[in-house]
Formats: sequence, C-alpha cells, structure tokens
Amino acid sequence: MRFPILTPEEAADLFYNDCNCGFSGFTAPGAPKVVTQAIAAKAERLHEQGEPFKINIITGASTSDKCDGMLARANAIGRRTPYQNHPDLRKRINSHDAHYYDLHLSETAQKLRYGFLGDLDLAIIEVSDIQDDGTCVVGTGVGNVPTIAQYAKRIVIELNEKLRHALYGLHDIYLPLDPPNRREIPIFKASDRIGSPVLKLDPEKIVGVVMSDSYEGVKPFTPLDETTQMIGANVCRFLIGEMNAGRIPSSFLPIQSGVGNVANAVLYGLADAKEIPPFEMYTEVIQDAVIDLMKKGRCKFGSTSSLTVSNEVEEEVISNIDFFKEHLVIRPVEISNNPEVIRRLGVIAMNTALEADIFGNINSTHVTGTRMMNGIGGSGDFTRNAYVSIFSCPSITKEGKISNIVPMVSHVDHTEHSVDVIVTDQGIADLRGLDPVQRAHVIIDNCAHPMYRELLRDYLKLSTRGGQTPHTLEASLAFHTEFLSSGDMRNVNWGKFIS
Ligand code: 0RQ
Repeated sequence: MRFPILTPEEAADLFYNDCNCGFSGFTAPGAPKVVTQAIAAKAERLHEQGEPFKINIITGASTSDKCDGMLARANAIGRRTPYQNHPDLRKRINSHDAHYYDLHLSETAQKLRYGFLGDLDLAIIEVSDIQDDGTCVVGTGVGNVPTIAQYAKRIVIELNEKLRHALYGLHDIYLPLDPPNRREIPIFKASDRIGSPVLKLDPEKIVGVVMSDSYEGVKPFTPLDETTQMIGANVCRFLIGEMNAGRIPSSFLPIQSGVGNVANAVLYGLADAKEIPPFEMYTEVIQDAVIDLMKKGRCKFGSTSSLTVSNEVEEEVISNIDFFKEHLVIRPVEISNNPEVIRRLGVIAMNTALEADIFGNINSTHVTGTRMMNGIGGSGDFTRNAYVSIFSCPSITKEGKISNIVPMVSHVDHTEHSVDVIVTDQGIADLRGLDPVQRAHVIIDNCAHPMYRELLRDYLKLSTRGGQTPHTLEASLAFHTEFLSSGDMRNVNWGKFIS
C-alpha cells in the first residue's frame, strides 16, 4: 500500500483545537472506531494540562460509544451536526458544553457543499478496502462520506480488517450536481442503482491509514413488550385496511421505518401480517428485524444508508453476502432520504414520537420542551414527503405519569400539515381530511390512554374563544408544567384556568 500506516495516536495528533471534522458512517456502522478513541485520550491529557481542545464534528447521523460517547465524556466536542443519540453527548448538549445543530439528515451534504457549515479541515473515513489510487469500498454505513471526502482538506483512513474483501457491490455512491445544475435523481424503484460501488478519494489528501478490526457494536433492542407489540399490530391493521380499501396498491409501496424500540416492534409486526404482500423498503437504517424479514421473503429489497444491525446479524450478513447483495443497497443519506425520490416512490413513512398533541403536531426530540433527546434525524425528510406519514408512540410513559398525547406539544418537529396518522397501543387516529377539532376527538378517543381521555376532553371544553384550533393558551402546557412540579400529569387541575 502506498499510504503510510499510522497508529491511532499518530492520527490523533493531526487533530487540533476547533478543527472542523467530517466522519464517515451512519449510526454506528461506518463510523470511526479507533482514531476517535485516541482523540478522546488526547483531549483528556490536554484538559489536564489546562489546554483547550474540542473538535467540531459532521457525520451522517449518530455514531457509537467509540466515537460520540468517548469524545463526549472527554468533553472534546465543540459543535456537532446533524444527529446523535448517545446519553453522554446528550448531557453535554443539554448543559451547552457541546453546540448541537439538529438538522434534517438529507440536507447536511448539500449544506456542506453550499458552504453553510464552514470548511472541513480533516476527515476520518472507514473503508473495507482501498487501492493505491484512492479507490475504496466504504463500510456498512455511508452517510455523508462522498461529500465529506470531496471537501475535507486531509483524510485519515480507518481500514476495517473485519469487513475486508466482503462489501464490494453493496454500495451505490452517487453525488448530485448542485443548483442551478441539479438534475432529477433517477431512482424509480427502491432497487435502482444510479452510482458506483466504489468511492474515489483523492490520494493526495490521504495522510495515512489506521488499521481497525471490529464489527459495529450496535446494541440489540429491548425485547418487545405488550405495549410495543400492540403498537406494531395497530400499524399493520392500518396498512392492511388501506390496502383493502384500494388506497395502497395491492403490490404495496416501499416502507421507511425510523429508529428505536417502537420502530423495531412495528417491523416485527410486519413479519406476521401475512395479508401484506412481500414489500420493499426505501429507508435510512436497516435494523435486525429487516434482515429477518428478508430471510423470510417478506422484505424483497432494502435501500438504506446503513446496515444498523447487531454484531451477530452483521456476521450473518457477511457470511451470506451474495444473497444480501441481491436484496440490499447502501446509499449516501442525501439519496436514501431524498425528498424528490421519497415523493416519487410513494414511500410509507413510519416514525416515532415522544409526544403528539390532540391536533396532530409531533414532538420527536425535546423532553418537556427543553431537553434534547436525540434529534430529528431523517424523520422530517420522510414525513413531509411520504405517500402516507404515520407516527407511533405508547399512549403513556413512566407508568402513566406521562401521557404521550397532550393538549399542545412542548416542541414541534412535525406539524399537523405533515402528519396523516397517529398510532398508539390504544388504536389508530386517521387524521386525513379532518379539521383540528375533528382530529382532536379522533386522537383522544382512539389514541389517548383511558386514564387521560376525560382530562383531554375537558381541555377542549375549556376554550371559550373558539377559532380553528381551540387552544386555551394559559392551560395548553399544563400537562408538562404539572409533570415538572408534581411528577404526574394526572394531577392537572383545569379549575384554575376557568375564568
Ligand atoms: O426513556 O430510556 O429512560 O426508558 O424516551 O422511548 O418508548 O423506548 O421509544 O426507543 O422508540 O425512541 C422518539 C426518542 C423514541 C426516537 C424516540 C422516554 C421513554 C424512554 C425512549 P428511558 P421509547 P424509542 C430515522 C428516524 C427521532 C429521530 C427519528 C427518536 C425514551 O424514535 O429519537 O425519528 N426519534 N429518526 O421513557 C418524556 C415523553 C416520553 C419520554 C418517551 N413524552 N416524555 N420521556 N420517553 N416519551 C433514523 C435516523 O434518523 C438515524
């Protein structure tokens, strides 16, 4: 190999305070695994000596403990975009130690190219193979790697031995032109390939190669419980009803599924819903459940930006790689989440809410309106452009102290205009064609937990001012303020708001 082999520590020495860095990958897959650990150790050493050291990081999405986790614990992250989901980084963000720009994932690459996010000093790119001319096969998560590779002034490669010689043919690397020269993205079905299986890096920018040797370490999901199983069953019931009514074609439409335990339960529900024909996915993450669906012939094809699977499942995919190359393509997130393609394909979007309000607005990101949970991720890319957009969540959380259906969301990520259907363990609220008051009744009757229904109906009755959306502003966040003061939303008392 023509590139020098570096130790993680030698590579970490290239990173300096306030440098702007781009990392490959999307969720844990494809994210740097060893250099970031050495950068975290360097930050700790410098902080002990009283020296400032933080780096600014652009990725495809979240990363892993070896990246965001270790760097956050070392207080080594200055700015971070577009998405994260690590508890230690979450703490840094909520205490303002790290500045978080929470961004629609499909927009990061173009914002970088347009110059909205500043220059990129350094990149760390995980590859599974690399040639002397800089041609490489990236890892199992692509994210924003084509743009990061193009814009970074210097590139450090992490060559992952565990994936070596296994992944060629799995990727479809494609960079659109920017306005005013942008053309259509010519994807007409989930399985269309429009780019290259390899990424061409400028060899002059590669400062060295660091060896690594591990799978992605994606955490397995919490086992399904009664609530998540009911949510999954209700989503499937909705989809079957739509198909039977002729509103979804009998050949079905491609599915997008978000992240987390609820999304995982919905996917397992699809395995059992035999009325739904084998389907395709046009999505951004493929989780363990989808690999299972592929083996059972339920999922015919998956277009994704990442193979976000546990080590056990990753090993299975690698050992049956020829089968999975026929059933999978891994794309840049700019393409996997592209609004134009999502609208054209008629994607059915299924994402998870922290809370929904009775008028159909969704909060996916901020606990009680202030504390960042993860971020909007790709949920907005899909929700706004989907054929039908579904949000699910449990009807209650924390043994009923929190109602996930509230009078007004404490933070808005997806507005009533983009949300077609809300599903909880209680049932389905189909909001299409309804005005806000009609929506409120359907959401309360079908989705709120019985212990909160009267409280929510009484909230609607409070309003004497009328209007298209009859809020009583003084009381609209009383569920949240009650939870903050007494620890239980059920203690809310509307009496004090009646004049
Ligand atoms: O807390 O862990 O302390 O028990 O939130 O809740 O029910 O396990 O749900 O794992 O499916 O995550 C919205 C966060 C849901 C996720 C969110 C507490 C609850 C629990 C997690 P504990 P669950 P999930 C594409 C799509 C935005 C990004 C996105 C998410 C924890 O789905 O980040 O969609 N979505 N990307 O107890 C206070 C409430 C709460 C609450 C739940 N109302 N108030 N706490 N919790 N509701 C993928 C990518 O973009 C990469």
